[in-house]
Amino acid sequence: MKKYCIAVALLIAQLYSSAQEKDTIALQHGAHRSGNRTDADMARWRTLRLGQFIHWGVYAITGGEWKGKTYNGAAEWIRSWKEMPHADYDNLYKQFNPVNYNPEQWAQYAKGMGAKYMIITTKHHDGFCLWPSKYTRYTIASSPYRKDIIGPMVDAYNKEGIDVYLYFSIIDWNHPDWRTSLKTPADSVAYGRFKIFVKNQLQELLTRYPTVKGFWFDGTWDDSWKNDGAFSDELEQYLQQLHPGLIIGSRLRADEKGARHFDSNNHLMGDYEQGWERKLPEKYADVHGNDWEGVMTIPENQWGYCAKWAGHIKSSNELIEMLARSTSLGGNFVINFGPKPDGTFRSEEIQRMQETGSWMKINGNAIYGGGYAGFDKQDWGYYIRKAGTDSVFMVVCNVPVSGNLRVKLPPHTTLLKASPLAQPSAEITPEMIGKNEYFIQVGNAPRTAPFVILLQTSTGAENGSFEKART
Ligand code: FHN
Repeated sequence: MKKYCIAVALLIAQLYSSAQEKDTIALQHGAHRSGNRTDADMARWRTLRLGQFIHWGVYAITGGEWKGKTYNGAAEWIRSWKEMPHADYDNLYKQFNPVNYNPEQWAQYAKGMGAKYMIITTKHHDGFCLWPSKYTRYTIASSPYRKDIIGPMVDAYNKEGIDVYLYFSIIDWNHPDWRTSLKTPADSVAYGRFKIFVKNQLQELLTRYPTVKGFWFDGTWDDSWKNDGAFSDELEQYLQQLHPGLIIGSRLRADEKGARHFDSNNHLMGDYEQGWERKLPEKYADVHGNDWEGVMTIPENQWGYCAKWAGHIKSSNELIEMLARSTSLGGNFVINFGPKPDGTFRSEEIQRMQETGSWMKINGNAIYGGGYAGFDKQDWGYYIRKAGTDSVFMVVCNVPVSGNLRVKLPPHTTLLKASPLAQPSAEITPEMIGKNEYFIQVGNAPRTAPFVILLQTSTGAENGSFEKART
């Protein structure tokens, strides 16, 4: 009978997997890899966990306002507002003169925040290039500032040990050949030229700034781009051959059916999932085991400099909680900043960099190299496992009124030791409340920031108790 049941189960499994295979479409320009990249560059990316995003360009001059009126959208999009004539916007570069731009200071701020990588907008949707590209005149070289912005930035950040990634928008409102869709043969010819321009600029960036670690693509949702999966596929391969190890998220690619991020067989394209913008996954199942990154604004939806921030402005504690959540779900978290037109940061941003940095100085060990722990989520916060070890950090963001933090160990795990990360010698004695279940008492005195408890565990043995393990 037992043998019969096994045979039936095997048959069902076989039928199921061949049905799945049948549902799989043959794709020439779909994902070329199954699972995450395993090389050293990607392994490094996975340990960085905290990044800094910078949106900077001529839009900073307007700060989201034009002729006394305030634009309701994201400030870097102001050119698309009917109150802002294109001709006015397209001449802003004649005033772009960030005399207080100090890349060394920017890099120190980022280091002070605890950022291990940064992403800079080399060119946003408006097409203005912060480097002196030889393929267009709409660049920093035509501004009163004239000097390259990107080179000194890459050098300064690298000097502080921070990896640099280059944001590059495919949308280019300034380029005469850029199209959203191709309606006529003439459109196709123009867009063909545009694609060569894109490829040239990307090659130029890699040649000029050889230490960069990757590209961060954006503006790839138009039909013109997503209906040419072959081009984005070939471009990705070309760039990665040119610069071995280069990291490119899922936004660049489309497959031949126009599917973006995930191909038509639902496999991730690119090196990590790049769709988490101003939102984060709720649970581990949401990321399907893929590498991923979340990018976050401090106000609701402003990336470039906006003089009047409105709505909810995230506090440092909120950002730290998001960082802990991202790390606990195996992703990187990137906080965005929009410097002013003169090259300085607004005080609210400096404050958040400093406060996040103060927290990271004490608790960074829970974040860098951290990932999913495999413990049942609890309402007090997030578990983070130092990759490949039995050290599990509890980042506590909400202490219950009882002052007791529930910890439920996964099967075959033993709790050996618990101690506050900020004070390793102050060992905590958890109260056992059930098989493999504990309360860690932390009291409920008011606290000003999330705090971290380090659990030393051991796995592989049968479920044991804290007391037993210590004898
Ligand atoms: O439209 C842009 C926006 O301005 C900003 O650059 C963000 C950053 O992730 N990306 C776009 C929208 O997806």
